[in-house]
Amino acid sequence: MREQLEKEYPDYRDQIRSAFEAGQQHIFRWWDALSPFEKENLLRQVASIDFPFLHKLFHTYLQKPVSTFRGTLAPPYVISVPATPEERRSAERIYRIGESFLRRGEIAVLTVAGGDGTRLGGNGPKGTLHIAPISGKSIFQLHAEKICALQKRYGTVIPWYIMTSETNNKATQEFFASHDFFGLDPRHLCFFMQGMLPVLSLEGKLLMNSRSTIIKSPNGHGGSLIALKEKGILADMKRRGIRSLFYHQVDNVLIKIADPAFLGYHVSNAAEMSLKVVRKRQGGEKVGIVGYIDGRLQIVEYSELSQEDMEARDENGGLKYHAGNIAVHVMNIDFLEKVYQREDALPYHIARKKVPFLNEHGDLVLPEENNAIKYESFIFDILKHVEKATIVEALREDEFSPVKNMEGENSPETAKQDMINLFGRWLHNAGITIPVDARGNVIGLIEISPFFALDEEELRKKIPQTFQFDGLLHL
Ligand code: UD2
Repeated sequence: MREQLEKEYPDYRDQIRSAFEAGQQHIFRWWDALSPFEKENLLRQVASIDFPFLHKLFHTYLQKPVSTFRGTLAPPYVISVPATPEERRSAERIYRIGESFLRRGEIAVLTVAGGDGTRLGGNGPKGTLHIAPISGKSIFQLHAEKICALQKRYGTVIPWYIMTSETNNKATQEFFASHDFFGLDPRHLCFFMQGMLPVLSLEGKLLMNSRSTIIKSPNGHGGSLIALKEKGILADMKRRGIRSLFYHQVDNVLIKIADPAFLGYHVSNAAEMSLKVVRKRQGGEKVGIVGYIDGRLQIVEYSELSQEDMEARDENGGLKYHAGNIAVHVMNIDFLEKVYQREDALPYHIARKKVPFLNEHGDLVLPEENNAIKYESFIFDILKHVEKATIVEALREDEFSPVKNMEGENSPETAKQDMINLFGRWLHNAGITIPVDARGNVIGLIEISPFFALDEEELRKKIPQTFQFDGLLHL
């Protein structure tokens, strides 16, 4: 078989040999039935696989999952939401520091949008989801308008880097192009693709979903750092004079992009990396927490926390480990360069999943049990190399509402309501009467464009005190 393949496609001889040597020759099972186009396509996929690396991944991480948390856990210092007049005055000063950082044009935004969005049914890239409560603007448009409004306010350019993946890159770029880049200058907009890794069976074999297609999946949000380096994007950032990246996930509709307060804390503490966290609702809530393990800052996934740590209390009776990760970070380019020197900077995590595949008879099997392993790297693993980090608490209702599921919790419906409620609070704080129901949800529809007001302060300056809400407001 191998000789036949090598003879037919001598240009791919080395790759064919690697596949056979790695014991993955079953992928050529249907070779004779493939068209020349399918053959070439399969060989191109084979050529993109680093077989020795895959072998190492399978054997290293299957035996000893790196995600098992061992060591002594301690809570980190978290800068809490300012409550006293003095804290508010100090926060005001910090905010101005963040604003000057923005004016200097040293910040870029990095949005990770390469995920498969499987929980949402995979209907196109998550960012294209129409989400705004009245206008139906997409998540991407909301982010784009926030960036546009910030650029205008601070007279600066904020380059925007969007990470996509093989599966959604084309659709994402076409979406932006067909909407004229939502008013942004495309010279300051950069799409780049993250890497993909093959999905393996529990025995370490490649899986296929057609006779010529090997199943792959994106290599995790940590893949953004690998791609930034490999694709020369970091160098592009440096050329532009960028010193820090504001990182966030595409699915958070309440994200305060390049929030001056957050940037201010980052700069004034001379931090290498900063994180925003929200207070966990209860011990068992399924979010990762930020903590020190044996003196190194890390994020511990909820599944790794013991029941005791989950429910542990501090001296005031609150949760001891309450700093929930919302994946909003600022990272210095200098720090990333330091991280790139480390071989162990981005370990892989494994996830066992149910992945439809072709069996040896060529029939598609929809497994009922986990049958496959996906490999992902997590951006927050670089935290353990941080010398100086700042952790800032955010109010969940103001800054965190991700779209993860089709319905129920963290769905398009909750995201819309959270936006309406946020705008409702801005109006209420500006002295406007806004009716709410027993659960605190605004009765009515409100949408405020970032071009009208990016935040509560801006809205307060623009909305007349005499304004009366009649159940529908679109600004
Ligand atoms: C992540 C965090 C969790 C919490 C939560 C907040 C991990 C392991 N957990 O959970 O602690 O912060 O987010 O929303 O990170 N993405 C890519 N490429 C990939 C994989 C993901 O771009 O290969 C993007 C994806 O498009 C999305 C984001 O990363 O914007 C998060 O991915 P997810 O929804 O799978 O993360 P989740 O909910 O498991």
